[in-house]
Amino acid sequence: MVQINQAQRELSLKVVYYGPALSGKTTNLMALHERVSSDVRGRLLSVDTRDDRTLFFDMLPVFFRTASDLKVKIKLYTVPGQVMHASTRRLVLQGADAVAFIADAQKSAAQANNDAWRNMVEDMRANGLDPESMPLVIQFNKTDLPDARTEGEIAAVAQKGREPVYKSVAVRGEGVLETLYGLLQLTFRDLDRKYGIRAKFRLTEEEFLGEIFRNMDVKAAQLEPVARNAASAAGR
Ligand SMILES: Nc1nc2c(ncn2[C@@H]2O[C@H](COP(=O)(O)OP(=O)(O)OP(=O)(O)O)[C@@H](O)[C@H]2O)c(=O)[nH]1
Ligand SMILES: [Mg+2]
Repeated sequence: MVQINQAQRELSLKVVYYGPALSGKTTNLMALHERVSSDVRGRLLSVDTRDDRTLFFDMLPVFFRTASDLKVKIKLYTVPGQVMHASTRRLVLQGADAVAFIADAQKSAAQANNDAWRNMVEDMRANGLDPESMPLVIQFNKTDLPDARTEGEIAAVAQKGREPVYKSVAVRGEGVLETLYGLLQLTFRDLDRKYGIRAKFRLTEEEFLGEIFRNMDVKAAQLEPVARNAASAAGR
């Protein structure tokens, strides 16, 4: 849950990467770890098995100071996707301020994506989080694989719901920054609606996002603003 300390000018956020097993959640965090300057991030903590499957979670802390001297700390978490880790997923999702749903773009993974989506909505409700208002983006990862959905098929999914949809090849770092950028835009707007952080900290969206992405290797990324009315709503 967001922690806002107005006296100390501190803001702490929790962002969770959720999705089916092997969709590339851990790979997203690894790619971010590589692309974010070590001045603004800590170590990538992974609790996994010998074959690199997430056992509990991964966590990457990112922290920076805005020009208006606000300290921002964002903890990025992944859940373990394997079916048997259901209770851990629910635990890791506790207190999330924003969620990136990492889907596997392979057609053979459609059922696994749907099951994970349904579990995510249930886990949110069980944690007292509202899936209708949670800042939420969808990433279709592994678009490099032969069985992947085409661009047109992904666009069709995007049309059906209100969440921004990104395609990615996380192993090459493609689409990873774009996904986080879109999600943090929605998060900023949500926090402003709930807590008035613009006024409280005299902070604009541009300043908030600018400070984060100034410290990232964004050369190849195409960061685009999410439409102003792209409120998130679950249910596909
Ligand atoms: N071809 C391809 N492989 C990928 C891509 N992203 C991740 N992978 C591979 O897919 C496998 C699973 O990736 P992980 O990031 O560990 O998946 P995860 O979602 O964290 O899996 P769990 O922790 O079990 O939930 C690894 O071998 C990755 O290298 C991608 O964009 N394309
Ligand atoms: Mg993992």
